[in-house]
Amino acid sequence: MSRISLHDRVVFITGASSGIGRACARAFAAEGARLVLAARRAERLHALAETLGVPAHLIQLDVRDRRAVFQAVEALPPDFREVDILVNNAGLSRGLEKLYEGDVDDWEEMIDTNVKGLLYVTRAILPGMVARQRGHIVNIGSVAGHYAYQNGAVYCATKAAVKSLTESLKQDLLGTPIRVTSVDPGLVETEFSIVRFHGDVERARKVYEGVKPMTPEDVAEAVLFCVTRPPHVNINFLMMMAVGQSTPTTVYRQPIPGVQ
Ligand code: NDP
Ligand code: 8X3
Repeated sequence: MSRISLHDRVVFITGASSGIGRACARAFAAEGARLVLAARRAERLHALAETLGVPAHLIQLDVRDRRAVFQAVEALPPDFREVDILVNNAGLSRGLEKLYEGDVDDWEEMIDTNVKGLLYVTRAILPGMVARQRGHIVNIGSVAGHYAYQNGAVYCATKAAVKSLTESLKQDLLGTPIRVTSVDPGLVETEFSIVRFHGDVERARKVYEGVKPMTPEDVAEAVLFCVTRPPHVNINFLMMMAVGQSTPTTVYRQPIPGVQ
């Protein structure tokens, strides 16, 4: 099967300062892509860019800031303006509690980032893809968008929204060569749980206790697989879990032969 080359392709990654986004940046750099890396922690983007060995344009960006998103895309330098691949990765969970006890500020942060932020970035970048008749949008969804779980109502709902947006977008783009994919992981060890528990590192550590979680690199490889399929193939959804996980909340925390 032929594999598309990513050499000199412009890849725009949100949330590139940590975890899955950072691993995607490294994976695309290894393929010779040109990168646009966005996140709020600019110092981390600078440190990352120094290690990549490919041209990179860095944007300190809060995807919740609608005006800033559109301005940043309009201000892309000529060499980075024609985005070929958008990885909508910026996202987070906040809290793990019953809906009727949840913190409304947490809800707003998740909805504004995971749903509205993804929409703003897509709305800013996709028209260029349509005009050029070339492009691929990869949304980082979650198993949480497929299996709603106890105490995770709003996070799960945001990821169900990502699933729904991916499905609709695929239909909106019918007749164009532009591809749309959602990569939907389960347990990946990143800063995700530390952010979810507002900096409680010990509680975050317990999420991965006794199980071998996926790594951000595992997810980046899946993203690479999706974007390097031949132009007539669209991977719509790619769901992946740790072998020791069967639903978001069903985790086997004992050794599994050949795994750990
Ligand atoms: P991390 O916390 O390690 O990384 C999250 C990234 O998102 C950071 O780079 C952060 O950058 C960025 N981000 C968060 N809020 C904003 C914002 N408002 N504007 C711009 N960037 C933002 O977690 P992961 O790598 O695990 O998470 C990446 C994606 O993967 C998320 O969408 C998450 O929901 C999803 N996911 C994660 C799973 C897991 O188990 N880890 C499983 C399934 C899906 P900064 O703070 O510098 O702005
Ligand atoms: C992150 C995975 O299972 O914690 O999306 O929701 S989970």
